[in-house]
Amino acid sequence: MDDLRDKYISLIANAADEATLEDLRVQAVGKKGEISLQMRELGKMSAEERQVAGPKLNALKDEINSALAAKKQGLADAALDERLRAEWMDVTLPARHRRVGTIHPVSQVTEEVTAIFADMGFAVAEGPQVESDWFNFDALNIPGHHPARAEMDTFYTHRAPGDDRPPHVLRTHTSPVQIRTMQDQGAPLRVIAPGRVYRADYDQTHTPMFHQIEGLAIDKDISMANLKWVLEEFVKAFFEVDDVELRFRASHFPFTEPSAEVDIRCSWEGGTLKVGEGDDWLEILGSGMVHPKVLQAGNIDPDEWQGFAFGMGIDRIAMLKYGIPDLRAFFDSDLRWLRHYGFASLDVPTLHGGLSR
Ligand code: 2NL
Repeated sequence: MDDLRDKYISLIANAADEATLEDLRVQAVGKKGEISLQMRELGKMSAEERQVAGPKLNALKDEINSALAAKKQGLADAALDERLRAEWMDVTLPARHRRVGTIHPVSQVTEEVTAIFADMGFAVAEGPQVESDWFNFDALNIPGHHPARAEMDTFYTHRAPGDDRPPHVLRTHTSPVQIRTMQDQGAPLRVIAPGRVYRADYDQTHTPMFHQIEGLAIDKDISMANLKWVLEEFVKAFFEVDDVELRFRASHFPFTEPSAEVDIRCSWEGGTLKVGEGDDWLEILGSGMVHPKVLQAGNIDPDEWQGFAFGMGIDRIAMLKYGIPDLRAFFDSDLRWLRHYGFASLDVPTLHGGLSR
């Protein structure tokens, strides 16, 4: 019995895998295994012999069974250790950068401008691109006979034959969004309205669809001084410079009074734009105090409230900031152009993280 024990304990200890272990189990304690055969011999023994051999055989069977179980667990543990070693990975490693397209400069600049104005308390407002002529023109103090209507090269939709109502237009600016926001939210108000606008014009510097961002701040005591500060903060943040000089030139828009066009000091030395230095001036936006009639159109009492407004072309400031020479290439969907001028999709512009990298 001792030989039997030594043999199986050592075979079990040396078993390399679970299949070998199972073979050993069958050989030792299986129905026709060596120990089972020995147990069958018990019947032929005398009572005295059986009383000695029986418990010994049972103990041996138990010992072998526990050795099998222990070895089985040991093999499983070793297999798991091996798997953990082989499949180890550092989950803190950064993700592999797979380029799945780029962010268009217009989207990038819209995000940048939005981040800057959001930091100054402006919310983003959106509205329809197909507008009634009232929201696009009348509400902005541009009546039917006004030359600005003709100048704007408006795209008109068609009414059904016999329908004499004025046709809808593709919005020529994002101002109607702000009229809607005044009507919906009332004063005080601080919003910017970025989006697509349309004018029937196509040459070196004009595309029939382009992008504009307008801003509007309404409160009891808003003045041109507030406009000047907000625009200075904007230009510094957008062009990522510490100092700028702004020049306000008297101008005229139907929807603001007084009105001013805003230039920034710059240089074009070496063909690249430098903001805040040099002897050149660059026009970047139009602005003014909201005309009382426009406040009225937005259901805001001009005797109680006043505000400033401004508007600028996103495509234009994108070209200036990122040195993009040709406007028309913006809308060609040329992959080589997009890869060259596009931005990484995970670099979201924020004031703390940096607008552009
Ligand atoms: C430009 C000039 C401007 C506005 C837009 C505006 C909007 C409302 C009321 C008053 Cl609701 N004004 N917008 C004001 C001044 C200028 O845009 O050169 N845009 C590219």
